[in-house]
Amino acid sequence: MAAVERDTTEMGLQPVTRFPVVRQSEDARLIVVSNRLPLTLQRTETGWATARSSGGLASAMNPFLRRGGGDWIGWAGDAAEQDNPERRAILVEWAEKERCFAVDLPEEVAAGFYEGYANQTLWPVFHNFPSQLNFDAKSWEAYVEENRIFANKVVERYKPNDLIWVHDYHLMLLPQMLREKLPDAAIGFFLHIPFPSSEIFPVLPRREELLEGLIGADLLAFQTHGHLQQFRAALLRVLGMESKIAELAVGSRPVRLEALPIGIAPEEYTQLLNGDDKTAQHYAEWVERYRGRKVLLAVDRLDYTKGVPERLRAYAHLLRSSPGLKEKVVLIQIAVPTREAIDTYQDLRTEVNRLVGEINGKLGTPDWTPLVYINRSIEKSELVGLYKLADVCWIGSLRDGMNLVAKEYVACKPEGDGVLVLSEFAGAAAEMGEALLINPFDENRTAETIGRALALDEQERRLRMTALHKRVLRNDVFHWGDRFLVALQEAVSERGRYADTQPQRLRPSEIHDAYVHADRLLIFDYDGTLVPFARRPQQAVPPVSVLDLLNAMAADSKNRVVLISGRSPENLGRWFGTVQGLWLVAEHGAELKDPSAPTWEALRPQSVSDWKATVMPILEHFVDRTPGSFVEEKKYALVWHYRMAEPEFGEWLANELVSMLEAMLAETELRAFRGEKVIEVKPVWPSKGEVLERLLTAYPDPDFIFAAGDDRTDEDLFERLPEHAWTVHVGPGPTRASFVTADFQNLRRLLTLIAETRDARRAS
Ligand code: ADQ
Repeated sequence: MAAVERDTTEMGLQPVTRFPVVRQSEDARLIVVSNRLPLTLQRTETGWATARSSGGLASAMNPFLRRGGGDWIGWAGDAAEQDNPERRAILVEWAEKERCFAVDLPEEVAAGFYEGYANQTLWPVFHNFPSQLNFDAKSWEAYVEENRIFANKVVERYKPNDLIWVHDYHLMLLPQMLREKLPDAAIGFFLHIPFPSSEIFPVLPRREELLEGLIGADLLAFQTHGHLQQFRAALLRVLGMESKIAELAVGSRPVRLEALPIGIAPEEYTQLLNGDDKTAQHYAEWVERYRGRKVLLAVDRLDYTKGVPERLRAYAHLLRSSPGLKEKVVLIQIAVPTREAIDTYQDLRTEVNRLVGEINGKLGTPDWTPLVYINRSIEKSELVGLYKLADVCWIGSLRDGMNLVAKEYVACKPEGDGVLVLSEFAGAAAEMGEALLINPFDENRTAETIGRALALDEQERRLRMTALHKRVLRNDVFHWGDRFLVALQEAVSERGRYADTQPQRLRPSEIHDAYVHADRLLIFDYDGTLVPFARRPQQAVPPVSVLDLLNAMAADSKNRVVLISGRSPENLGRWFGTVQGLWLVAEHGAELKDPSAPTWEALRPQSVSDWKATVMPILEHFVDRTPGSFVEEKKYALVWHYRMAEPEFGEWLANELVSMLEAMLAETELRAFRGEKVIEVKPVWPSKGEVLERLLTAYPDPDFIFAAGDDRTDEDLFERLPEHAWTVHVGPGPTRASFVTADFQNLRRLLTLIAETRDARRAS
């Protein structure tokens, strides 16, 4: 009896570590964190001045924060003379009047992170331009330091119940840094740029740290489902972490995944459109100037991802191939200078200037300048005037998170005129299907589509634009921001789902009392749970001690003991057929052997296995590539084992195999499941959860249910068991079980103890 009263931790059973549940109150404040504030400090000849920041993030977040309120933390855009009193006074004013809190960055940090890791490493890779990647370890250190400085600033302003919303690729380490300092905080992250394909992401230096930084958040949101899927693929490939479509488990903490396409604040445009004198004046002037000509409009930051040279070449092609357009069309290209300290951007500028000169020089006439090029930021009234004027808006991004210009143009076309030509590689294409889509890398076809846009008949034009207009108005930035914050609050409350299902502590006296008086159902997984993993499956022959334990438990008339495994019926029968009264479940729930029945029972007898002929060659190909790995054929499944392969290589190829199989099996009833050093291809239907129903039909309402297992297949079972069941996860890793125990030995000790408890009671 004394042994029974030992502390549970000595037996290796510990309550699963949980994250505290955050309670949201009505007055939860919002803290927005982004690299840049909507305000930028500029050093002028006479002193300091405040300018509005350009770019999509500021355009979108500013109206959202102005409506709902909240603090904004970011860099003011300068790094010198930080103690200058005049400068400091401006920052104080920003904080008091605009609730913008500036983060000061030392000069070398600012340069290293901004012009270095953020814009020469992350930006090109995330936009699928690995050829533009530049990396040096110093710029990475600056990036880490920048994130650390931001983390301190957030901690300084944070109050319990605040919602922290981190933005974009400059701050990818911040979620985890904050999680360490503020474990309870609600932390959301939104990526404004695309997430690269899983082929390209791994080229990124420090890729592991970035992913680990991101998963510190409660919510990770992307512009499109495509980007979200690519993130999941990268997570699997780089960290070997599996995820569900909308959720990921980091230990016992859930991380929610969302696709939330950003919108604009349409009224900012409609107000200027309808009642602003300056806008009206610009518009009237340009109508006059471009009378008799169709206007094509392009508005971009001068970034190589926006496809400006590609557009200019396509335009030249259009003019050359359609002589009828001579003097009938003009392209207005607005290009805001950006990141000019980086060489690539200077090269781009030179290239664009050359193309502009060439087009106007070679194709223009004394009465006609085919291309109007404006290389500066323009006023919003001018921008809206241009949107109103333009017959066609031409978005040619080679890759873009969303592209707000597309939505701004559409918002300025309430009457349904105008045509949007949109690159299929902009995130906007995922939700703006009524636009004319182009592949901007294909000059000839792009030119053809622009020609088509110019000639589109009125009915089709209106049909397309009206549908787009409605959607842009409906899915505005407020809708987007509200959805993000609701998802963040829900994500935080999800932590409760894990927490609520778990008792605080397993007391031996409790398990003892529950066990002694009960009708019991005891369910055990085999490999990894009762015995360690063997190098080859056939080597895991049950030791005598395990057979004795099972015999003892199954002999008790109050027990129903079930061994439930991924192994084949033949294998289980050979090893455990002699244990009287033991239920066997094979192939994760595909077949079952009632101890009182002479034969095995197939749960779905009509299931077919002709798919094996297609999948086998793929697995064999992986066997050829991975020394030490092999394929096991089961009745319902094919299993690739790589326990004996070189660990990193095995893991790497396993990720590749799963990605490949997932794509291939998407439309079928088959799935690729990851187990302990195995990838198992099998139909979806057999599951340990499903077989439970069959067991509970045979033995309804047992008073005491105990289940132990070590891998994902056991999670199905834990999930389906009633709340009062004693569920034990063996080994490390995330779980829904009530308890964890370090390894199979601890579990066997516990089982022996329970069995002895019964004997002790009987004896007394
Ligand atoms: P950006 O790459 O900055 O944003 P984008 O979405 O096109 O790209 O936004 C640019 C913004 O700047 C627009 O609001 C536009 O009106 C404005 N702008 C552009 N040229 C201008 C000019 N010459 N003068 C004045 N204003 C100008 C990042 C991602 C995008 C994503 C946004 C928002 O790269 O893919 O859409 O964030 O999430």
